Amino acid sequence: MKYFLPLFYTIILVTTLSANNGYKLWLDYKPLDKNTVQKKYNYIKYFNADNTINDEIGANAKSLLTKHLSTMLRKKIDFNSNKSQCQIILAIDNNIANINDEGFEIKFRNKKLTIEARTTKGILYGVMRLLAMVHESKDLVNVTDSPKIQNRILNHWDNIDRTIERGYAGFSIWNWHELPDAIDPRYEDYAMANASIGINGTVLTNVNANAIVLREDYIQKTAALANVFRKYGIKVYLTARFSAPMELGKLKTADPLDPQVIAWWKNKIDEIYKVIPDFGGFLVKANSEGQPGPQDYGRIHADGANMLASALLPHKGIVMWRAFVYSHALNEDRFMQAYKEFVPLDGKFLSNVLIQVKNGPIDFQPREPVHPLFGAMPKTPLMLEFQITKEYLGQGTHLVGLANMYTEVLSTDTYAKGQGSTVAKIIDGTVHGYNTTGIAGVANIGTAFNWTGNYFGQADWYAFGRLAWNPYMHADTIFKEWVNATFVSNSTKVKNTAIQLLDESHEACVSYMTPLGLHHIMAEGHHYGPGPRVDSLQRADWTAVYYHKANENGIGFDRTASGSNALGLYNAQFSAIYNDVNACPDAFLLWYHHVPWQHKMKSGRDLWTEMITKYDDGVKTVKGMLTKWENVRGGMDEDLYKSVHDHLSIQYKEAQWWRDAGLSYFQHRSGLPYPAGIVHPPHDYKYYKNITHPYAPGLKPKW
Ligand code: GCW
Repeated sequence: MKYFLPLFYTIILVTTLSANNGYKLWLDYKPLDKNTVQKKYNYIKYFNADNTINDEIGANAKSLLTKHLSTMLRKKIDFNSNKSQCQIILAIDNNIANINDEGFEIKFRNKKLTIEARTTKGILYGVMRLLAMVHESKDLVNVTDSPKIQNRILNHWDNIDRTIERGYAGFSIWNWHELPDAIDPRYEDYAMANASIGINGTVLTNVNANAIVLREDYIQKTAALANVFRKYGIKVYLTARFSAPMELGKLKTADPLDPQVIAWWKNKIDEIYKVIPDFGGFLVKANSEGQPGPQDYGRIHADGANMLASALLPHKGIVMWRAFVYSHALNEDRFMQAYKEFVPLDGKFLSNVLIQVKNGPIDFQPREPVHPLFGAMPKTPLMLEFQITKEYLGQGTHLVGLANMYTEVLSTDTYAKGQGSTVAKIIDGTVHGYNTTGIAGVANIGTAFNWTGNYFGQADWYAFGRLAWNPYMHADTIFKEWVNATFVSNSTKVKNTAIQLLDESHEACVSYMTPLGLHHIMAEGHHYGPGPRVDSLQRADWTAVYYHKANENGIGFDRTASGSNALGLYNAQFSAIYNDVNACPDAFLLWYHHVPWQHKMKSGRDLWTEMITKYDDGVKTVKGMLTKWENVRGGMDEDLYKSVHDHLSIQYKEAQWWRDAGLSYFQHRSGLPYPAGIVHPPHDYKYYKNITHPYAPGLKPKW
């Protein structure tokens, strides 16, 4: 017994430690099985690297290579100065064709593998790709790859008190209180994960900014993070609160044309670069949702952006100026406001300003048309902003594979310069020849042990990174990549199920939340759960009623020439697809048309019956997802199985909630009976109106 106990505890400990709790993400570089090593990689013993691969990034690339290859291949893979004895060679070649400065070329010939690049950053990315191949026990093959977008940036909406705006995975991983003295090992794991998918920048703080992040002590804290991230090729950025010269500098104004204000920012920026020589620059939300900005002083966005940009320019920093603006005061379709405000400014920004535009014109809805600004600002680099955190897509509990949504946006043709002017080609500079390019994703990570809370949220982080690197990738490739890397040791059945869930979930979510082009019908404030109406019709302008316009005659927002004419903002070839109510794709119908309930849909059903069917299709798909997951029980760690299972159960319950609340409300507006033989909600709309936020009972849905 005396001997048995320690052994028993060791077994328990080992089992617990080897359990997959999600912390390692898609990077769980465990020892491969001996046969695989023997069969595929036995010849690998040494690596060699050019002397020039010795800066911080290069040294890190070498140490990652040795560390992870040694673990996976079950033997020490060492550096050897005699090239002829090495099976892996890292080499810098400044003139290498077919790749850009961050690209790499992996060449595999006669059991010798060379990773070549123009820079050590390219080498780092090449090493990451090699590790990914070995991790999945793949045959080593030639790869030539370069990122197509220059600035691939995560945006954290993290506050300095560690709360996260629209964050559903715990608190912020930045421990401002303990920085710069305490460096959480998680910072490095974060950098590794991002670098593995090619992300090369991170905005640490919320766009609803706090000036304190620009204070001297906070600059030191930011520098400590920059020091960790640098060797992974990741730059740090901060959000600049436009009124900071008043709050920190005690000036009387923040007018961007005031000499004192200009001097304050210049000094502040010089101060930052003294401590963080590779600081990336600023992300700015100005004159948007109550944030201060140049318009407070009668100036325009370009005045504000250029004032910051000219101080950043000598340091090679950039300004990412957000176009998320709309005003309740304007009697104008919100869809059109950012376009009207920004298009006249095209050509007025300095060369290091990018305008950051959300994928759609409203606000990260489950499905949106592409933003009309894409294609409309040929002289100003537009950055695309995706949301990875699921503010409007079920938040922490729903599994929604966002790669499908992202690729739908990226592959949409704006026709800006004729056919083929996709959003991807606009943001990567192909269409307008932008000199600087960028893409941003609002992060979905926090202190949750598995980073994203919902396990499958990791797939969205991964998808964002991969598409930032190559916006032409297909969603199914990304799903497969993530699943194969994440469920590396699980059966094909588990893998196929995970891929299927990811693939069918976005369309399902759109169906059970906002079918046929409905949008912005969620509960106010927290944006969780349905809220298709408000009690106070005076406020209808800016709530669900404004967007769906349901009444006894019909439903939908007329954005054709007979309505707001938002469709007129797009290129004629684009609007032609949507203008005609009979030809408009079902998925966007109610975005652009106010349609009678009796409208005959492409399926032959009337609109009302089609809507019920769609809502229910969404619910049925989620039920199917749950069943599929239940069928793989036992095929993975029980904890992991259960966490996904429990979230899917919530998703199934809430998909029904969305369907029933939506249908009962629209039934109330239309007065139409539910057709026989198909689903109808068990209660009338008053019942759903009183359901509070399930996880925050104090929050009334307000509809
Ligand atoms: O999506 C909305 C969110 C706000 C957010 C804002 C923005 C950071 O509801 O929480 O603020 O957009 O993007 O600025």
